[in-house]
Amino acid sequence: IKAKAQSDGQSYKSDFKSSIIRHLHCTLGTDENKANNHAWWKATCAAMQERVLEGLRKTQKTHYLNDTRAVHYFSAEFLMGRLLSNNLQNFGLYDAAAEALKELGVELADIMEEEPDMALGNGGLGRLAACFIDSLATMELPAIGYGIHYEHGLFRQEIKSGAQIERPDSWRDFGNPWEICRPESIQEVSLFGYVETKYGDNGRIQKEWHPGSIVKGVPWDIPVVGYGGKTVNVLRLWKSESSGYFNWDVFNAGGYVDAQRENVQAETISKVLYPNDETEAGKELRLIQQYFFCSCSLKDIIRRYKRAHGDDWSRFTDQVVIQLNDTHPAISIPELMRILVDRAALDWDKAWGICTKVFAYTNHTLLPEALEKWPARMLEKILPRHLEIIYEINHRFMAEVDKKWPGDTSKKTKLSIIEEGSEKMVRMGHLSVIGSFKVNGVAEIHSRLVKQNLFPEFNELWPDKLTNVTNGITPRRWLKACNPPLSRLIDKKIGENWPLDLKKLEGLLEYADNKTFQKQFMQVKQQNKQLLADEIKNTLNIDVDVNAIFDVQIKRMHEYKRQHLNLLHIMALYRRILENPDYDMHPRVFIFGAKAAPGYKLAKDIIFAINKVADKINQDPRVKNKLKVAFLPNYRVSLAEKMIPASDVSEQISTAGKEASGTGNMKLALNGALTIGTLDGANIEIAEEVGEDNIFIFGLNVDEVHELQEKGYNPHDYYYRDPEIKAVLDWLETDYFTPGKPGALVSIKQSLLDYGDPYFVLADFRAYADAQEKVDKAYRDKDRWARMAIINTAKMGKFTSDRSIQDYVERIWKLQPCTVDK
Ligand code: 26Q
Repeated sequence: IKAKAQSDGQSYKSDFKSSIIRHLHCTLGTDENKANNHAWWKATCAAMQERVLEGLRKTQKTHYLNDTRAVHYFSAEFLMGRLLSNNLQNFGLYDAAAEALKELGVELADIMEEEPDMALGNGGLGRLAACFIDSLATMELPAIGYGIHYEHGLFRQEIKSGAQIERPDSWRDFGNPWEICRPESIQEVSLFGYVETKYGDNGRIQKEWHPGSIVKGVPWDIPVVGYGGKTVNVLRLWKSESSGYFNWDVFNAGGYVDAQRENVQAETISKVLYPNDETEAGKELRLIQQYFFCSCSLKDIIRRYKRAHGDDWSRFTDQVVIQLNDTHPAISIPELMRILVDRAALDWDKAWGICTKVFAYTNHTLLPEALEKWPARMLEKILPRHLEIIYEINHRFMAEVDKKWPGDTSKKTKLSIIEEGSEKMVRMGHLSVIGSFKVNGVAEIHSRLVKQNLFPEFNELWPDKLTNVTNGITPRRWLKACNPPLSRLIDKKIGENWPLDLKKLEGLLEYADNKTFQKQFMQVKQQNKQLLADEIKNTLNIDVDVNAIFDVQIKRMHEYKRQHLNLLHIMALYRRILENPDYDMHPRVFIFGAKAAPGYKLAKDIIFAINKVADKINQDPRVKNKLKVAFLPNYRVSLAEKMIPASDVSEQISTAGKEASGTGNMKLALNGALTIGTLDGANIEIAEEVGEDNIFIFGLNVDEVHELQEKGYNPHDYYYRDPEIKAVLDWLETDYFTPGKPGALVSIKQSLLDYGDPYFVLADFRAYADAQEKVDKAYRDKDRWARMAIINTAKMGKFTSDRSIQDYVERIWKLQPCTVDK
């Protein structure tokens, strides 16, 4: 067997080599001597893509012949990152490619750095979608991801004099080797205009939407390779283009000028990803983006269904399930109703019966400012027929509410899709719950709060609708690909099957106390820390010691995630060192990565403050390398892949009740980092898995936050009672960190004192500082730390996205796998 594997490896290698050279010549028009890293990267991708497309063709044929039920994952974001390494790994061709290139004098690791990240997402929600489509393909489930082909993904972040500057992301400037345009599947999408009411011969009222504008949706397909390389599913992203004409009915009705005025530039629809996460922008273009990709995707699904089943709608709900990734695609619900009622002439009840068997909705947030609402007036203008349909859905739903709670108007006000007020608003969350057969939160505690606080009346009305599916991450990217030395060590101990069955990692537990294994495990960590130290040196010119504790906080910048709590503690440590030069602490490097939404002033101020405090500390000789602070610019998937394997400590310090799940917490723990965290989101489930001895939990829990809120929280109490808190906050007001510019950091102090500290930073400060002391003590006991780190890796099995997907399959989607022959 070994000999056969070896000879297979040889032939993969030589096949791959000749295919790379062929593409260098025939696709790129260059040769081995002239090619730079970029050309080598493209040729290698092209060689890979040949095999990927073969897999795609076989998969699509197999799914078609078997007439499979499929899940359609609707998401405004897919944060894919880089694909070359992933595709090579999943096809089992990584080593063959590396060796082939080596023989050509090229380092695979170097050319992989040429690939721009596909950053078509903001953060957690977009990356979750990417992990999910990886798991779906790996588990051989028929699935398709539907989203938007943004020309510009999330902005590139530069730091100038400590402040964030946004630059456009241009991931496709030099072409994207993975995507295939499918002009044969173009769809048309209508916008604006008016609705005409007609009376059919049978006396039935007929509605006809006369759009003011029509745009084209052009599908671009990205193949999604499952681990093992058998199933290759598709991510279909829609790019908007001008359709070349506008609606002639409007013209004939004398609406020529109106139609022109409302005619959005078609190309702008898919031009740019909105960079706000967790805040509702309320912009027309954002609504148009959402409708655009939902309408294209639904029409695509229906075209495929009709190819197999003609006009017989009876099997639609057997074949199709659609998962809505948050409310961003919720407009799909009235769109499907419109297609069924207005176009296919189904009666309302029949159409509604179909809708409510097709859609399921995932909620990712409880933050009120993140719950999507659209002004009814805006909907009326852009999607007049959809607004009518929403009113009809609501009207019928209100009758149902009245049956359950006769005459109770307060219940109706609470549950209505329409929020009355100075401006009528359409609540997309309510529409999603009403139009879906299942609604899930993303971690146990979050799902409990969705039931108890966000949608309690819905839960009373439909007790089986609300459920939980705890998030997960793909161990292929977040351990095997990003941390090769740890993966090899694990392979040696427990075999190579863990990427498909992550519970197998528990096999490491028996070595948790084994001194040799502990040493090997920590050596790998040290090696990864060295690589990150090099990166920090290269980008920031900061020298960091790999013997220091690498303490990492990586996530979007947001008050609820409390990067400023981390910052205040860093300042407190700095102050302790200045007051006592012998202050006893193990050297620590605090490392940050975070983008702030461009319009989020305080978030940008916190980035500025971290950088200013970092400058001062890093240059202060009195600190004697006990403390370093590094803010790595332009945090993104490919940077995460370098930071996560090198982390000792994982900061998960959100205000209890605010972080729906978190997924970075899982990635860091999987790579042997210990969590310092609050009892929030999936931290709670991580703590359950690893045990309380192997995690540093601190601070108020959800109930305590609630109690404090109720009895009246006054941050001044903490300011005056805790001299360290006072000193650190007052420090922010001086010009110590911003010489000559006193007050440059004052907005942080103001938010914590004058604006009431809405995220309880001061309330949790002391508990956090105490927990950090425990981290310090624990790290000094090398054996104990190694044991804890190993246990963390060993106990992360639950958090594979394969388990999340299996939960969705069993509780929601009811899908069967479909084997594709290789
Ligand atoms: C909404 C309207 C207009 C413009 C933008 C948006 C918008 C965009 C992105 C709102 C929210 C987001 C992203 C939310 C997000 O990433 N949520 C995270 O989802 C993760 C996956 O479930 C969780 O782990 C995190 O806890 C949650 O914060």
